[in-house]
Amino acid sequence: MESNTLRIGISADWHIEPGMRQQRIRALNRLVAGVGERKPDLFLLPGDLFDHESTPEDRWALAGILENLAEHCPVYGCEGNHEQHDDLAVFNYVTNRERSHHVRIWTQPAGILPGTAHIERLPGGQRVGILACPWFDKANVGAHLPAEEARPEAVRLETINAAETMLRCFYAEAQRVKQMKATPIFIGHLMVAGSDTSTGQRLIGQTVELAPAAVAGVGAAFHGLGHIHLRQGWLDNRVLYPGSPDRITAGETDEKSWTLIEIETTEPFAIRSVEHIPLPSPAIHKVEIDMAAGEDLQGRLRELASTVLRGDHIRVRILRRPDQADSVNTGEIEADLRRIFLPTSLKVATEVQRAERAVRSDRIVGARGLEEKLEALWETEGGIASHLSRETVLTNAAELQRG
Ligand SMILES: [Mn+2]
Repeated sequence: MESNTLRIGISADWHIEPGMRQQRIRALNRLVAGVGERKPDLFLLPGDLFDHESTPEDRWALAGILENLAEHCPVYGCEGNHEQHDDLAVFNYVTNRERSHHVRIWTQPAGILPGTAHIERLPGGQRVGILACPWFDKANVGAHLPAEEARPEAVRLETINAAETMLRCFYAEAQRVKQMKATPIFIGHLMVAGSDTSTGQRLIGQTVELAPAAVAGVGAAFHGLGHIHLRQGWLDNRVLYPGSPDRITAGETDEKSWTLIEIETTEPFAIRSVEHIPLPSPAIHKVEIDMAAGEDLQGRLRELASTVLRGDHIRVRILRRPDQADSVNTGEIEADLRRIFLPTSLKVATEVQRAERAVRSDRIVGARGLEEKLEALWETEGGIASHLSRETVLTNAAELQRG
């Protein structure tokens, strides 16, 4: 039976890499299980599935997850800026044993030329037309300019021109998809101007920024994007970043999830609902231990056991006075924390607190002569180093002044 709604699952920015812990795979397995429960009509993966050029281990991991995902619905993806170009092409050959659905991943645009959108009848009976825009950057555009014209300003203008032309081409193709009684769906690995980034996300590469309205101008029923790890949407979520399924860097403190969106397939393609399904992501613990203010280092470290779970991210900042150097061994603390908590990431930093010298008391400013100034300084800053006597310092200082 044909219905006039489509339920679309979306996730992006998986950043699979050999160094990542099992926990990223755990989050993705949870995602697959959630897709099995909610049964969307299709699933979108707009890019950055790998963190960099893939290894065999990465490819096995991704192939396994895609196979499982394709058990539930067709999967459509495109290349991001982190993938080595064409690294994802091989996943077009992924099918699960039941061959129930397929995986299509574009490493070149689909739908930018007339007649090139991917039109398909879904198991539910609805027809969709997928338009895919893999990552492109200024260098791609600049490379085509003659050397004498490839000045930064020329490249910038040329890139904006190219992006606008590209969006107009997608628009024309989206219109054709509608004429064929199919619902146009756009995926892209793009940078939307004014996006809020997940704190700590590294944005790599020379980016072409597009306005949300310019992306929506493609005129698809839904525009699903990858690149920004913090989930967010514009224009009633017609343009949406689902965000990453896991904390790619420890700075990303936002809740991680995948997104299920329900849209009407008759114009004006209203969005009926948006649901973010949370995924397990390790917590981030930021601990500041102020030894300079008398806090007990070992005691505070022991307290971690009551909140930190295995695999969490741990950040410890220790503030100490110059004379407390012997009681802080960063390497030892790190080794202990690693052994106990198996953290996904760990950083222990110490900072030496020096007495504040920028602000001088009135007494120091008003003091006359070296002896009076020193007395005033010691009074303000809490004395002199313990192994020196007041007399020794004053005598030495007086001699220096004479000499
Ligand atoms: Mn990206």
